[in-house]
Amino acid sequence: MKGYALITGASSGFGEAIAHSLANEGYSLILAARRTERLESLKEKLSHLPIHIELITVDVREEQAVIAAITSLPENVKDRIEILVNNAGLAVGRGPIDQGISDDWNRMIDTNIKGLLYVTKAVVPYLKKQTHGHIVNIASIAGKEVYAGGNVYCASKHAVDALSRSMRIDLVSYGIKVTNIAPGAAETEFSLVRFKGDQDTAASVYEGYEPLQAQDIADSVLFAVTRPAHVNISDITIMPTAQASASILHKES
Ligand code: NDP
Ligand code: 8X3
Repeated sequence: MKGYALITGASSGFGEAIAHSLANEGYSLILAARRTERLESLKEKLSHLPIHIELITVDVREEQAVIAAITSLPENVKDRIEILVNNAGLAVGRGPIDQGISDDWNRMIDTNIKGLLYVTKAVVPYLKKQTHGHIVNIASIAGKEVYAGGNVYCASKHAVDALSRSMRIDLVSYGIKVTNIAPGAAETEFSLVRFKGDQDTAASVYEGYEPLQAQDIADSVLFAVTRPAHVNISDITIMPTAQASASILHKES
C-alpha cells in the first residue's frame, strides 16, 4: 500500500495536475496552498479514488504556520509521507533590476526559497523514517539560465536548483531521493500572477506556439517517482518544442 505525497501549491497549475497523477497512481495526498476552497474542490474531484486526502491551508512563507500544519497532521498520516513535492512558487513582475519593486522581490524570495526550505525542514524527519523517501523540487529553466527582466525570479530558481543538489548530498545516507524538475514555458496561472492580473499580457506569453501544459510536468513527476528503488532521476529539464532556451521561443506570427 502506497503512503502519502505532500504537494505544495496544489490549488492550481502544476500542483493540481501532480495531485491527479499521484492519486491515480495510488498515493494518498496531503494538499497544501492558501486557497482552501480550491483544495476542497480538488479533494472532491478525487473522491472516487480509494485514497485518503488531507488538506493544509498554509502560506509557505510563514515558518511557524508551516511547522504547525505539518505537526498537527494525524500520526498515521505524517508517519507515512513518502513524497514531498515542493511546487508552491511564483514570479511577480518582470523588468530591469533598477526598476524592481522590493515587495515583489520579497514575495519571490520568501516563497520560492524560504518557503521551500521551511516545508522541507518540517517534512524531512518523516521522510527519514521511510525506506524510500523522495523530494521533488519544481525549479525552472530560469534556474538554469537567466533572461532579460527575469533577475530575481531567475535568482530564486537558481537557488532551488542549488538546494536540490545540496539536499541530494545531505540526504543520501537516508536513502532519500531528490529530483529537480526545470520546466520552460507552461500555460498555468503563472503569468496571470506574474503580471498581477493583467489577462492580456499573461495570454500573450503563450501566443504563437504550443506551450507546455500542467499535465506535461505531472507526467515528469510521475516518471521520477515511479523509478525502481535504486534509480534516482536527478534532474529533468522540459521545454515546449518551440522553446530552445530560456529566452528563445519560436513564435508563429
Ligand atoms: P500557478 O500560479 O498556477 O500555481 C502556483 C501555486 O503555488 C498555487 O497553487 C498557489 O496556491 C501556490 N502558492 C503560491 N504562493 C504560495 C504561498 N505563499 N504559500 C502556499 N502556496 C503558494 O503556477 P504554476 O503551476 O505554473 O507554478 C508552480 C511552480 O512551477 C512554481 O514554483 C513556478 O515558479 C514553477 N514554474 C512554472 C512555470 C510556468 O511556466 N508555468 C515554468 C517553470 C517553473 P495559492 O495561491 O492558493 O496559495
Ligand atoms: C517559469 C518559466 O521562462 O517564465 O519558471 O521563467 S519562465
